[in-house]
Amino acid sequence: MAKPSVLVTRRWPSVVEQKLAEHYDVALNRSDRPLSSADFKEAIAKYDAVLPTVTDKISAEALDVPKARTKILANYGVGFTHIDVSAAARRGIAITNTPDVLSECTADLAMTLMLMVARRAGDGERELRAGQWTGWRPTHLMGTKVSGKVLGIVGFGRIGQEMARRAHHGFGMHILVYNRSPVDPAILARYNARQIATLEELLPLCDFVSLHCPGGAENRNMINSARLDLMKEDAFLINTARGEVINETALAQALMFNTIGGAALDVFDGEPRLHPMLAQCDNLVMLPHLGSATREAREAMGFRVLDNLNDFFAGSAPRDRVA
Ligand code: 8YV
Repeated sequence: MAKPSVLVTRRWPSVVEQKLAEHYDVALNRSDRPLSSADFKEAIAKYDAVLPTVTDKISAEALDVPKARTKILANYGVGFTHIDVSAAARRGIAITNTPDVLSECTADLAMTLMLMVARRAGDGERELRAGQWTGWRPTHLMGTKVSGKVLGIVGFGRIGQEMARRAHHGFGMHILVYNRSPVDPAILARYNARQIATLEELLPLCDFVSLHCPGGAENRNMINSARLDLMKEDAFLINTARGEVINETALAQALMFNTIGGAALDVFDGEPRLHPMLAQCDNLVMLPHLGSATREAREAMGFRVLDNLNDFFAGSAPRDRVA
């Protein structure tokens, strides 16, 4: 029997590309350029499986291909709000993702951002590189202590819990949780965490707020100007989830008028485009979507896609089927 044909939409770690090629008739994207919507439509007509990432916006229109051949979108990444799930379901196309294997690295990066913004690491590095460091002094670049403070975690899934583990057991932080469904008390107990019913109640209590919820239409602008106003004026906002969860104009205004202490972002609305006001905010740390960017996580994500494909084409249920 012919091997199923598979399109990998971006460059993946080479060990995974090699493994994929052993099992499937694989088309690789050696140039690593994002696919256009025309390329994508062609792919849906041509390949048994398409392996997209967050840079592939898969709308109902993109899936509207008369003779679609694709039976599975095996996404590389845990977040899949770039895919129109109901349009895929209507066409009988399965969707899988890659949870678990990136949770630790993404939480590590959220900690990195929290420490960087609180301890003014970006300011310090910019000063050094500009040759402007005049030497040690007691009042130089004083930041904010992280240890022992109150951390609000918005979205208490796998990554949110890894964040809680680091912050509570490593930094003695007090953990408050906002989650759309009730969290098992046994899970909260691991981090001595308390679930708060609404964001309106949570935000005024926190020294740091870290976002770990899904993106998509449902959570677009969840952090808007009214909610930013509820944060303490010296509190920090961290986002390693999805850019659209924050209204970036409102955030830039809060940063410019110092109504919050600062923010640190790994994800942006409409990335890689950067909201022009954000670039002007000094109390902001920014990284280019590096949450899962370690060799270990990126290889594991690839192998997890391979597991999902193997199950699917063997006729069994892929462990990470999300739709
Ligand atoms: C990925 C991510 O790098 O998995 C996710 O949802 O945000 C990142 O870890 C990227 O989205 C790959 O699609």
